[in-house]
Amino acid sequence: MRSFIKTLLLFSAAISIVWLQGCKPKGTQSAVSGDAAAKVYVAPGKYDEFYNFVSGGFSGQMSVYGIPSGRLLRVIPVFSVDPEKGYGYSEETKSMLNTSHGFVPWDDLHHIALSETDGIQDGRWVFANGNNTPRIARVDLKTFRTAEIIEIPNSGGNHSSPFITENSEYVIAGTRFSIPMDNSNGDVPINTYKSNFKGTVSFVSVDKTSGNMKIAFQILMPGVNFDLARAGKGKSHGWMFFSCYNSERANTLLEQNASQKDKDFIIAVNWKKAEEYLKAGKGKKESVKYAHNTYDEKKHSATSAIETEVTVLDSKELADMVYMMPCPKSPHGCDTDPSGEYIVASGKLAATIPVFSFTKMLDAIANKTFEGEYEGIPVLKYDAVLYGEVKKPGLGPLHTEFDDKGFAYTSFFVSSEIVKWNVKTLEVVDRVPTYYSIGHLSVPGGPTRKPWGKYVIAYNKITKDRYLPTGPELSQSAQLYSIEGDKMKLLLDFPTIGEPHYAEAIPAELIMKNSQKIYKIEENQNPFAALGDKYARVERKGNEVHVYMTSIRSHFTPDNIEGVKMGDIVYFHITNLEQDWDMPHGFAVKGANNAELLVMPGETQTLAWKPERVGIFPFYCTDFCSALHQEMQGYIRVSPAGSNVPISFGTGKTDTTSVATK
Ligand code: RUQ
Ligand code: CUA
Repeated sequence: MRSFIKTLLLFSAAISIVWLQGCKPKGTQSAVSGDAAAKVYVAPGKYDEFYNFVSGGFSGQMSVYGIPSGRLLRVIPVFSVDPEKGYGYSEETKSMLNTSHGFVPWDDLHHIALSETDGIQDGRWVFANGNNTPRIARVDLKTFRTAEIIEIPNSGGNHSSPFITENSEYVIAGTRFSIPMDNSNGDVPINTYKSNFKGTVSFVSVDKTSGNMKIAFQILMPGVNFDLARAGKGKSHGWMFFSCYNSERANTLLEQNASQKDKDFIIAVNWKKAEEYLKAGKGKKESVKYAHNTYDEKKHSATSAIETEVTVLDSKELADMVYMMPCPKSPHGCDTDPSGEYIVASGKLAATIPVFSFTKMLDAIANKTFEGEYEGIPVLKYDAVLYGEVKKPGLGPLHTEFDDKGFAYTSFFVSSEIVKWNVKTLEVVDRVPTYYSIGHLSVPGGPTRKPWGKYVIAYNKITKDRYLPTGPELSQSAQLYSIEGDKMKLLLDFPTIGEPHYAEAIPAELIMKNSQKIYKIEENQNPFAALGDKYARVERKGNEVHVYMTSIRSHFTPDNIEGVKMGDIVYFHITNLEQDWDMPHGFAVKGANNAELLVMPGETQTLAWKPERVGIFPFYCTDFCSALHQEMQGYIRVSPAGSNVPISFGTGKTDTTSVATK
C-alpha cells in the first residue's frame, strides 16, 4: 500500500499543475449541514435501518455497524483468532483456521459479498476473502458466525475475491500474485516469471440450501496480477469481469515495472461457456492440497478436511471463454452497473474513467474486432468496446458503487473525494471531500441489481485529525453521506476496526427476522455435551481428564473438582443449559495458556488446560449473567504426578474440615 500511495502522490503532484480542480478538498473541517444530527440520530431503544458489514483488513475480522447511527453492533471473528469469543482457541473452533499450511490464526480480510437471489440481497450469508493465505469464508447471518472456510489452491494472495453472481451460483476468486502452479516444481528462479508463473481464477459454487462451498473449477490465466472483479448481472449474467495490472509481467519493483504500459486489461470470462467445457470433460484434474473447514451447528464443532484435487480449464486452449478489454492504466476497481450493461474500470493512474458496454463487447466478439492477442487470448479493440469515458473525474479512482436513480459514485484516493456521475451521460454532477484518502465506498445494495440508495459510506485510509489522538496509530474512519438529494451531504464520521476495505449494507429487516436467539438444547449433538446437571461428571482417560460441566444462572456443575495430577490435560466441556436469548456464560481458569470460552445458550464448547503447577486453581464465569454472577465460580485441585488423590467432583457439598476441627 505504501509504495502505491507514493506512486499516486507522485502522479498527483505531476498532474495537479495541469489540472487543479478536483484536487485537495478545500477546508479539512467538517462540512455538515444543520440537520445532519437528526438524520443519524437513532433514539435509544430504536433500531438502525441498515446493517453495514465492514471488512476489517489486517484485523482479519468483519464488523457490523448500524446505519445511519454508525454504532458498532458486533465484531465477527472470521480469519483471526478472537479471545473474546474463544474463536480459534476452543477445541471446537480451532479447525476453522486449519489450512494446507497448518493452523493459520490470522489473515487479511478485504472484501465482503452478501448473498443474492435474482440479483437482490437476500440476507442469508456474507462471504469474505482471506488475502494472505488464500481463503474464502462464509458467515451465516442467522447466527453472525463463521460457518465455513475454504482454502483456494493455485493462488497467492486472494485479493480479487470473493465476488458473487446474481443467484449466488458462485463466489469467485482471482489470484493477486501469479505463481508456479501447486503441482509443478515451485523451486524455480524468480526471474523465470514469464515462463513459470501463472494466474488462476476460481469458481467456488455455493449450495442453494446449505450454502456449502465447493471449488467447481479454476481457469488457468496468463501471469498477470488480478486485482478486483464483479459479476455481470441482468443481461450480462453469465459473465465475470476482472481487473488486472502488471500485464508487463514484472517480478520486481512493480511500482515502476508494472506501470510501463498505457493499458492493462479488464478480463471478461464467459462462465456459462466454462460450465459447458466442464460438462464436456475439457477440464484437467490437477492434484493440489487445500483445507475445507465447516462448522456444524448441531455438533457445535468444526471439522477440517484436506481436499486433493481441482479441475482446471485452460484459457489458452478453450476458445470463446476468455476475452481481454484494454483498460488504462493499472485498473483497480471493476464494477458493473445495476442493469449489467456498463462495466466501470478505475485505472489508479488513469486520467479518465472508462465505461465499457456489454452490448458492444458482444458485438466486438461476434465481429472479431480484435487488436491482437495476449498470451493466446483475444484482445478486443478499445474503441469497439468502450461506451465512453468520464472526463476529468478526479485523481486516483479506485471503486464505483451505484444508486437506484442512475448515478454512479466513484472513490478517489489521491484527490480524497467521492464523485457522483450520471451512468448514461457520463457527466460529473457532484463531488464531496472525504477525510482522508478514501479507498472503498458503499451504497446500500450498491453492487446489486436493486440498489436501496439513500446513503453512500466512505471507508478512508487515513484519519489524521478527525478524532482525539490515540498515539501513533489512529482509528480508521468511515463517513456517512446522504445521497437522497441532488447533492451529497456529509452526516457522520465513525471509527472502524482494523482497516476497512469493502463493505456492504443491507436493509435490517432482511436479516433481523431470521436472527437466531438460542441453540436448542435438545438438538445439541456435541459428543461432550452434558444435557442436564445430572449428566455433569469428571472422567479420567489415561492422562486426559474430561470435565463434563454445565452452566446455568448462577453456578457450574461440578464446581469442586479433585484428582487432577501434574502431567494431565484437562478438557473442560462446558454446556450452557440456558434457553433464553442473550444469556451466554463464560469460562476461564487461572493460568490457562488459552482464551476464555463464551458459551451461547444450548451450546457446548471445550477449553483445554494443562496445569503447570500443583495447587488450587479457581475458575469463574466471565460474562455478567445475573445478580449472583460473581458467585458463579469454582475450584479445581491439582496434585503432584503419582499422587493417589482420586477423581472426585460435586456442587453444593459443604466444607467438612471446619466441623471436624471444632
Ligand atoms: S482494495 S482500496 Cu484491497 Cu478492495 Cu481497493
Ligand atoms: Cu454466568 Cu456470569
